[in-house]
Amino acid sequence: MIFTLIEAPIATGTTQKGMALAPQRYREAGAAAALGVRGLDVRTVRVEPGQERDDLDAVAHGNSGLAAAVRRAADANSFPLVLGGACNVCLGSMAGLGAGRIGVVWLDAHGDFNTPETSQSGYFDGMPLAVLTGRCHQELRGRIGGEAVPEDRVLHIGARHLDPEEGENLHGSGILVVPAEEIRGTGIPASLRPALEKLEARVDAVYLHLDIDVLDPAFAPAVNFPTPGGLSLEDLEETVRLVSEVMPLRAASLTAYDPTRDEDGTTLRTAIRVMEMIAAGAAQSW
Ligand SMILES: [Mn+2]
Repeated sequence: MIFTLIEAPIATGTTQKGMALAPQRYREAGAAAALGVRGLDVRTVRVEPGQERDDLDAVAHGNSGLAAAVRRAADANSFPLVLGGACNVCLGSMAGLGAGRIGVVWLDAHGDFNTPETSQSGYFDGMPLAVLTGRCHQELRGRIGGEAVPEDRVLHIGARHLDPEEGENLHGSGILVVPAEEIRGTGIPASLRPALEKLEARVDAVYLHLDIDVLDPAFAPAVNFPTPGGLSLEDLEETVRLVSEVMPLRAASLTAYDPTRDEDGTTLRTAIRVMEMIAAGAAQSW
C-alpha cells in the first residue's frame, strides 16, 4: 500500500505558530521510516503555507495547495495522511477528496464548531468544523473548493470542552456527538458503535480528522489547550480500528501538535504511534 505523508504547516495567529513546525519535527524524528517498517511504501510531499499577511488569505492559499496534494495522492491510488498544522487543514483535505458521499469522523477535545457569532475569542481555529459544514466563512471555503459537508455525515468524538453557545449549536445540529465522558463511562464499542452504524448508512467512506488533543494530556501534553479527561492511547487505537472496520478510510489528518511545548518528546512519540494506528486502519480498509 502506498501512503503519502502530506506536510501541511498551516496555522494562523501568533499562538499557533508552533503548530506549523510539527511536520518538520515529524520528519526529523523519522516518521516516514517508522511507517515504512510496517511494510508501507511511504512518500512525503510538502505543501507551502500561505505567506499572506491576512490570516484568512493564508488559510485559503495553504489549503488550496493542500487540496491539490490530496487530489494527486488519491488519484495515484495512495492514502493521504495530512500532517498539520492546525485543524483548518480539514478544509483542504476534504476539498481534495472531491465529490461523493464522504463523511467526517472528527476526534477532538474541542467542538471546533464556533462561529464568529458564538466565539468568545474570535479564534479562527475554534471554527473549522463549522466552516466545513457551511455554517460560516462560506466565501473562504468556496476559495478552497469543495462542497459544504452535510451535518448528518459528521461524527464528533471525544469532546470535553465546548463554549456554551458552541455546545448548544453542536448538540442542536445534525452532527452525531459522542463526548469523552460517554467513552470513559461505557467504553469504546458501546459508546461508538451506534453512532458509527448511523454514519455508515449515510456515507461511502470517511475522512478521519484527528486533533491530537483528543488524547488525555498524560499522553499528549504539547498542545495549545491541554484538557484533562481525554482518551487513552488504547482508547484511541480501539476507536481508529473500529471506525475502519465499519467503513473505509479515504484520508486522514493529524493536527495541533506544538513541538515548541514538547521538551521531553512525549507528544512526538505519541504522534508517531498515532500515525501507525492510522496506517493500520487505512490498510485494513484499503
Ligand atoms: Mn481541533
